[in-house]
Amino acid sequence: AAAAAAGAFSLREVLEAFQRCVTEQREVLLEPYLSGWRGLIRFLQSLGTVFSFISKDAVAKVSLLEGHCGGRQGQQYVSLQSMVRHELAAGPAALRARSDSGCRTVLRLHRALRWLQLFLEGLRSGDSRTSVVCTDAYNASLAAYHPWVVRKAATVAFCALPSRDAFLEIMNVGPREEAVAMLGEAIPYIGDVYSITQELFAQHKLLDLP
Ligand code: 1PZ
Repeated sequence: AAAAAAGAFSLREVLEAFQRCVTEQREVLLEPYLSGWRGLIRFLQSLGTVFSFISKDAVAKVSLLEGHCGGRQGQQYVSLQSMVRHELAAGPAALRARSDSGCRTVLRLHRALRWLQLFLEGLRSGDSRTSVVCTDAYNASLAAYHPWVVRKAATVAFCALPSRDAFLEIMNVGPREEAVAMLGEAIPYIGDVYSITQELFAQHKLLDLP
């Protein structure tokens, strides 16, 4: 609790942000989504410079989306649903041609959210070898979308992960049992955000945006 000073990371806040994302109409709000991501990035940054190449990419993606939210079309970027509607209005070909679209950028974060879900599940279930849990989660999710050189770099970085106990401690949730209990409560919210997004993108054929 002493570490819970201003600015310190707490996984609870991150997970609460993802919980706030989903509205009663099952829309996913972008503001809490990005706030959840900002927390995850801070956490990643606290794990050391081996992970910089990962956090840099995540920061770039979050910043791009913040730009859309704060831009002239900001009110179109309130939810993932309104973003898809807005960006598809110019037609699917125009959307595919853009490398700065909100949709292709969210898609990358969305795939990473699947990794997070699997990783936290593994952490919760008690395997003490974090790097193994992380590699398995990665191979079952993001790896399929990464070229060999990124997969290689990621796999090397995973070896630098702290142990499960250290991990649960830096999550800053409280005693270890409490951290595990919180994971059990929170993982379904991440799963919810993931599956709503997956369905939305599938429905609009956006799951393979280049
Ligand atoms: C706790 C350990 C952290 C492990 C994080 C697992 C994810 C490894 C991802 C390695 C990717 C690093 C480099 C950048 C890759 C980009 O090419 C891709 C595709 O984007 P494009 O090139 O098409 O624009 N980017 C991504 O796949 C998004 C990756 C975001 C990773 C966020 C991790 C958040 C970690 C939270 C930690 C609790």
